[in-house]
Amino acid sequence: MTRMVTIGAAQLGPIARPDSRAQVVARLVALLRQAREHGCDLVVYPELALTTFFPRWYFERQEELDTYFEHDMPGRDTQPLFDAARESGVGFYLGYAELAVEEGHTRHFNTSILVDKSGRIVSKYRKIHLPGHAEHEPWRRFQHLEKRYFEVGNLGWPVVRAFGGLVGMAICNDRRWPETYRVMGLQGVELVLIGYNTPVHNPPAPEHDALSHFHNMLVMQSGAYQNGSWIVGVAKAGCEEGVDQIGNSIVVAPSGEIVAACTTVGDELAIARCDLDLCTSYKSTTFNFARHREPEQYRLIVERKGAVPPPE
Ligand code: CDV
Repeated sequence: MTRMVTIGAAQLGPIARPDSRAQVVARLVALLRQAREHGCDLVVYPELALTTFFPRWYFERQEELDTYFEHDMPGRDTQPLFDAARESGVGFYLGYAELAVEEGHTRHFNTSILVDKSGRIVSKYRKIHLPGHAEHEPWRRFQHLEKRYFEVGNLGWPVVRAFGGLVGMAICNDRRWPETYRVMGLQGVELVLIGYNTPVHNPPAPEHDALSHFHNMLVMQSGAYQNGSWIVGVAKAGCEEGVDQIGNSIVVAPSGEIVAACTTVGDELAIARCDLDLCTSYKSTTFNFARHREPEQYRLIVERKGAVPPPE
């Protein structure tokens, strides 16, 4: 018995600032239909996939900033994507900026949803590791104001039963942090879906620029192997509003091997047949957490109770 899920990593090329939601959703639907032709069960779109990557600008007026956020999901402009999913029998992961009202407070999150083949939202995640800065920093060639525009996600990392396995989500910068994968790994995750927007240029550390693809693959391949899980990482790529973004969307097997990859920086589908039963080989041997993890030791060391002082 194998549990096979065919997944399309639906990379997007640039979205220009004036592009409408309707224009973008038409591109998403085209990729979803292409995925159906190839027998996909699920497509994965990038982070903030409905608009240009707006945290690269400093907005003084909240009303202007809020035009990049979705009040409803699905809303009028995104409903055609949900309809296409239901008609095609293809589910999707979608990243978007969420404006929520909770206990009378308006809140802003960098969010992703998982939608099943019937067009129903079955899981939601709100980005926890927000990168960048909170104040306008004019010395930068472009801003990265996620810490100003979003709150830290308050939903944890939910792992849900969907597409025949245990599925979790993360968003962009989350993929660089081992805790992201391990918190889901401890819940038995078999498939982690990640959308991202990663500029080639890192203003505070330009010495990292030449390593951006290497780091992208390093973190997802390690996360997959160390937790015995499939990982699908999908970029918004290409030169968007003058900022080059990496593509390099990949599907990683629980072995840590890359089994499918996009080769352009435009709209592109990379497809992989993912056998969720492959996870068992890693989860039951090298990364059998119940047998080999030592959480009590980790706790003692962090609390500096168990560590032996280094020799003089
Ligand atoms: N959108 C992101 O989270 N981008 C970060 C950049 C700022 C480093 C990333 O980790 O790719």
